[in-house]
Amino acid sequence: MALVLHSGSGNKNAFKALIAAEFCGVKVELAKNFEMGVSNKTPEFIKMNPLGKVPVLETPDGAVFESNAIARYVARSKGDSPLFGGSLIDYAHVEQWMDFSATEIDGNIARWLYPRLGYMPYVPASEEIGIAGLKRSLGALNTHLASTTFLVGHSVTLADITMTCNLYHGFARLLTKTFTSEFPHVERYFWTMVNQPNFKKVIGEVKQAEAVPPVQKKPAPAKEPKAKEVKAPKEAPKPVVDAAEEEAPKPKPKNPLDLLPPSKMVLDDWKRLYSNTKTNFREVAIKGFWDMYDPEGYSLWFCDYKYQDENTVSYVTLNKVGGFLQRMDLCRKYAFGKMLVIGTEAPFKVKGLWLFRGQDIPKFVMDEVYDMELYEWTKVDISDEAQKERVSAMIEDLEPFEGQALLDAKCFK
Ligand SMILES: N[C@@H](CCC(=O)N[C@@H](CS)C(=O)NCC(=O)O)C(=O)O
Repeated sequence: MALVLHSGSGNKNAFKALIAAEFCGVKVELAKNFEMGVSNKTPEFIKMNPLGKVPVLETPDGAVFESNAIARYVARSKGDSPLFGGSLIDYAHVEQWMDFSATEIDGNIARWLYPRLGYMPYVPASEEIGIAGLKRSLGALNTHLASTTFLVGHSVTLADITMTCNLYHGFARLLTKTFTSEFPHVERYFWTMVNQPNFKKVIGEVKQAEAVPPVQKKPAPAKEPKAKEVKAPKEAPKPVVDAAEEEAPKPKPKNPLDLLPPSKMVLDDWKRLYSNTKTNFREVAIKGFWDMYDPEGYSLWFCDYKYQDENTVSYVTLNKVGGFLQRMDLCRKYAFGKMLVIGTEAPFKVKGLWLFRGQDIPKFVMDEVYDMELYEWTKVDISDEAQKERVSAMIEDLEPFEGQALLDAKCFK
């Protein structure tokens, strides 16, 4: 008799048990007509999992909740499972990576992604902690995977199954190629795993996120209710649900920048020239930039951090700029930027140069990226040679810049 898994069909936590079942030849079926938010709120379901969360596995001996526990049960239900490795130490390492994938990978992805989807309040500082934590964990994972195909031993274990499911959630919804390319062994590992037949059968074709989801607008502040009428707030946080369990997304309206008259400047050509120029930068890249630049289709902007005196610690300043560039990911198609961290002693100055499609700073960038208001923005007047030279110097990372050495120069492209 098949074990019954209560969950929608696109839930990455349910995938863990379904993939384990494929490897072990165990029969697991998804509960028929499961409806997220309805089926998991019935009294029968609450008896199986008091939190009303999915997945839940119904077995002949009772129900099990928590996806890792469910996956372990499935893997163990066929006697000598290969999914736990071949020795006691392998077993410990399988457990180690399962815990790591839940706390260090999934936990940090959730901290970054869920507030953006409106499941919890969006707090920029907490997002930065999530991103930094995720980078640290992916860095460690990357180092481990530099010399091994699987997390433990020489074949797939339950550690690979849980890790891949948690990474899947990140790759599909949040982590763009620009972000993951810093972790090439993790990339290679992830794509190898999801293309294995037992994974592919459950997860299907995987497509990497093209942009970090924009932060959802906050609901308008409700009017203060009179004391007598105090009710539960209407905008209770949404329960966290998985990708495919949400309503099908409505077709996205076109970005207004796509409706602008065509420009002779092809942003990708400029970005390619910038990246590929290794010598004679001034003669090749800078000259090429001004040859390509279309002042009707694009505009240039200087930005100057408003609170320079607060930049007293170098790595905090660098992280702040790094976080800003991460959040600008949503306008990669329409922008190029250079951010300079100036000076070798505190306080460091943060100044930048941005190229945007259109004549204004795009509204969706102003609305979505909170860092924008931390900078003073000045449109570049390219008829002024001094301003033009400042643009060239910023693109080139020319030192000294305004009399000082550069601590760092970061490029957004
Ligand atoms: N740690 C749990 C997480 C379960 C979980 O958060 N499930 C989400 C769907 S992915 C859910 O049921 N959310 C509904 C709710 O929060 O009420 C596991 O691994 O099973």
